Amino acid sequence: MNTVKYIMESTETEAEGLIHRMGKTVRLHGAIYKIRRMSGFAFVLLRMRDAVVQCVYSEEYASFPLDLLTEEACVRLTAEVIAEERSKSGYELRLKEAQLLSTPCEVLPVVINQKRVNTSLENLLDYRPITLRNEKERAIFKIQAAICTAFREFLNAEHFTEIHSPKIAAIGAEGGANIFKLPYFGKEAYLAQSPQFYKQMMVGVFERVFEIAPVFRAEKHDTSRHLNEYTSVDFEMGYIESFEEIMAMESRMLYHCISYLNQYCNTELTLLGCTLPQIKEIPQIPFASAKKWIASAYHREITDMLDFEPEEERLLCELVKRENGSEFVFVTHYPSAKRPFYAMDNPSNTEETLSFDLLFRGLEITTGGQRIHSYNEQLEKLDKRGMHKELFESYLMLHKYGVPPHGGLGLGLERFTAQLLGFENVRSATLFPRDIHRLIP
Ligand code: AMO
Repeated sequence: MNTVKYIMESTETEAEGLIHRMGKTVRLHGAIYKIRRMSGFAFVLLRMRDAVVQCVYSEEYASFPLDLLTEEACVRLTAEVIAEERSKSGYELRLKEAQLLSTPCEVLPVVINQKRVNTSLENLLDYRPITLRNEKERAIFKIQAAICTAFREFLNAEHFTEIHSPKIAAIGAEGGANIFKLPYFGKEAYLAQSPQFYKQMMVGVFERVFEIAPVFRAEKHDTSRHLNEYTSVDFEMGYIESFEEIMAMESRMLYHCISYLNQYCNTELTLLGCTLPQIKEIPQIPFASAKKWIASAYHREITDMLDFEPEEERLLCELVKRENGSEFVFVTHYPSAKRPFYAMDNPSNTEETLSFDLLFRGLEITTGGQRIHSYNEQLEKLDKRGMHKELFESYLMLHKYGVPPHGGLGLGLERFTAQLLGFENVRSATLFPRDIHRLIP
């Protein structure tokens, strides 16, 4: 009987390793990104999994005709690594042999091999399976993947346990009308708006937990900041003494993330022309004071005392940047009336909660806070809001059978990526966005 070889020794080279193979013949694979015909030779750009590399085709060295290669054909190549100081990488690849693995049947509907895909956001999203092959487009998601790796790395080091909570639920965690219903074997179920209840339950088990997973919001808003499915980065931690510990943990997580991107994503950041923010100590301001500050600084009337208008978030970030230099700001003590039933009220002013939002470059990217851990207190709040405790029985086991003081947060991955890269629309940082108009691809 044959066995599966678990040690696969690849004879092929990554783009990253090519600089160390000067003068050697290497085997590579990838897709033909672009062919630039010159007189007597051609530049062939090969899109490898980690970079686009420049090859040179000349009949003098190659054992195959140039016409064998077409854009987006997948190939295996043999080439010699030659020092070339005019090339950005310091080398170029002199093509010797080519094996064609597949060829496209049709010309691509959008040009993807220019510096950027020169089309509308709609088109960019309609043709996502191919527009993502553009070097800049794919760099966005390389960075997004690195953000998740950095968060995971940080949270693991801080002794958080990664969990995977169900996305089909019997009740909504965040309230409101933005919940998707689905038929479930004769019953009604919902798509999870957040892992809120489950991450709190797991504090009773592991003390510190995190999850990076999709959540669903039946938002009818057609805005540049709302998606109907997004990736939520959640953590929850027990034995806290105040909700400020959660903000401190998030500050350190973001600091780690920015350092990680600086270390590992230089190529992608340069390609996207992105300047990473500096994170020192993130300033914090109570919600009520922030409202007043914005009103007086910009001579605006306060129309909604319970929440920010998007414009106010933008203006607050502008003020903080001017005053403090920080591109992040924590807004604390949001009104109780606007926070979900699990949020802990401030004992010295029950009109407000021990909660916060983090704003970054004009947009809310995180919500978090301390949760109610006392059973009676939680029952009281449900009652006050006219909510039926019977519906929350399984969640309330947490409180009934004892849980430490705890809190946590949820950060929108697409919003964070979009703000980091300076995009105006969250969809630009979403692989396959779901919104009221878009279900495919
Ligand atoms: P909240 O509902 O404020 O809080 O969501 C947390 C963060 O998720 C992002 N976000 C969205 N991103 C894209 N499209 C949307 N429709 C959308 N809605 C929210 C934002 C927001 O700050 N359970 C709490 C978190 C907690 O307290 O732990 C929650 O889900 O970046």
